[in-house]
Amino acid sequence: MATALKNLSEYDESTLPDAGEMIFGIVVAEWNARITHALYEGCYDTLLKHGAKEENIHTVQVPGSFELPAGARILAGKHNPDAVICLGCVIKGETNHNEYINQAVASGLVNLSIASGKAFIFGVLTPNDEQQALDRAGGKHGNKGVEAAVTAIRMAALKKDVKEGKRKIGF
Ligand code: RBF
Repeated sequence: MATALKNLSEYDESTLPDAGEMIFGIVVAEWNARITHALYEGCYDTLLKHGAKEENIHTVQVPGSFELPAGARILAGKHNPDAVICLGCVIKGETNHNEYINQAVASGLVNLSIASGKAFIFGVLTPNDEQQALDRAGGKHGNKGVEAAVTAIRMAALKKDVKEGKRKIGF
């Protein structure tokens, strides 16, 4: 199944660069904390597993997903991380609030990425209900916090490799 092949929770660990010299920011939304804290654990453990040092991982919690870009900007301004991982969960309700929040977070993070030249990772679940969220926070569809950490490490390594003048990167 195509989606199964894209499930980075089952990534090949041996191909991931070492994160020993990398600095990370993690921003976690408090809304739907049962979900976002599970994403955070998966994310944090994955960074450590690939060599990141605890003192080089800076974490802040913000009230809701809408605040993720602002939290990320504040964190990046202080610690100059190689990548910032933003974790949230916006569950669809009876009104369209989810669309406004998701759109704002996505464009906020991409704007930060473009302006700064470093990766701000979109680790926001956008499920229709809580079960879909649980399935992606350590359930049958893996843990998207793990995937966000893997993406952050890859993008931090990409930046370093480009800077060092490597000619073929990321294959
Ligand atoms: N924040 C989330 O991270 N997930 C949600 O599911 C969520 N649902 C919301 C629903 C409504 C109607 C409102 C007004 C806010 C919601 N928020 C949610 C909070 C939002 O991200 C933000 O913290 C607040 O709107 C304050 O800026």
